[in-house]
Amino acid sequence: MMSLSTGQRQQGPLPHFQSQTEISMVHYKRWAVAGLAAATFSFGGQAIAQQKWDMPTGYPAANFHTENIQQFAKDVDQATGGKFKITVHDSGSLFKANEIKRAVQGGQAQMGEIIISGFSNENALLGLDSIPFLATSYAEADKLWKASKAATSTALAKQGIKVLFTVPWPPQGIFSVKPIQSVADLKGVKWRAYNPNTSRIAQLAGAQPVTVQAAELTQALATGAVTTFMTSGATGYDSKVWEQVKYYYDVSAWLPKNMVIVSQKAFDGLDKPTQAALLKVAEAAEARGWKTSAEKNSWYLDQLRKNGMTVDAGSPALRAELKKFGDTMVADWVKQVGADGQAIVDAFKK
Ligand code: PCA
Repeated sequence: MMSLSTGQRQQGPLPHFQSQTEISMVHYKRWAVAGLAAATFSFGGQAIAQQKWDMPTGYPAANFHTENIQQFAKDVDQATGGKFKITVHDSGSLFKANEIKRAVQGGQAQMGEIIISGFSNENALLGLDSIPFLATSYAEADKLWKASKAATSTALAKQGIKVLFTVPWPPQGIFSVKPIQSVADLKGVKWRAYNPNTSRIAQLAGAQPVTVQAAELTQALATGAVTTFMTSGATGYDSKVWEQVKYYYDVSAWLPKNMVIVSQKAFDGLDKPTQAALLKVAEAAEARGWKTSAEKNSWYLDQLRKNGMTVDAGSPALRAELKKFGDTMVADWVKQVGADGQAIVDAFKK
């Protein structure tokens, strides 16, 4: 076995990096080189160097979002005749899920995948994507995205971010170590949250919210840091939650979306044919992702059952109470966002 000198780190996909500062420097250099290559291509029309980008994501390799993104990277490679390589760094290995947006904004990564609703503390607009019982099916999630896409893209553009595509998670239900009949059973439980809205739900239910990213969920369950949470069957499966958690209430409260974003500056550094190829491949990835999410939903629930979990639709009382939380959260959201927010809700409900 290779021996490591002090200061070297063995884990992670890039073992030759010695510190976070060094990672940033290498990214900065790669970016500078990539920009230069694009310029050579545009002006000279020859001596084409390869573009190499890094793409951090927060979810595991076998997750359907990650597989879709790997396919996207392959398609980009193929569409550009091997001139544009995107390396996907999954599981929060390059940047943790909640750091990816800032990394793209700051130029440490050219592109990345984020969950839209993870950033509603920065901009309330982004919280619409994760409100209980507003949009509860794939068709409604699509309608909600169509109603909010322009405003979302404009808000992110102001931060130097270009939206490439979105893909929804399967519907969100409640996982729990103990059976849950109604919201009263959530009082005092250690509730895992993945965004500000899931923390807010805990607050409304009198539970104790603890923010844990998907990559750390298995560990948080194993140590008993959390016992109850809302997410999809997909994340329940990815995290093998059945080792601690026995109940899943498939209330289908909302379908949060992941979004693949690119730094506008990095995008502008690509030559026109490469930009066009990227956009075309992104469009295909979006269509494929929405389809796969819907198709895999029941498979994920089957896996939970096969691993000994009780899966049911949740009691009418539980659903009704969560719906009330949703009504409160929509009203709060409109208050925070203002007239533009009301217009989005109206367009969605039309
Ligand atoms: N999985 C992600 C977000 C929503 C989902 O279904 C998570 O639990 O972090």
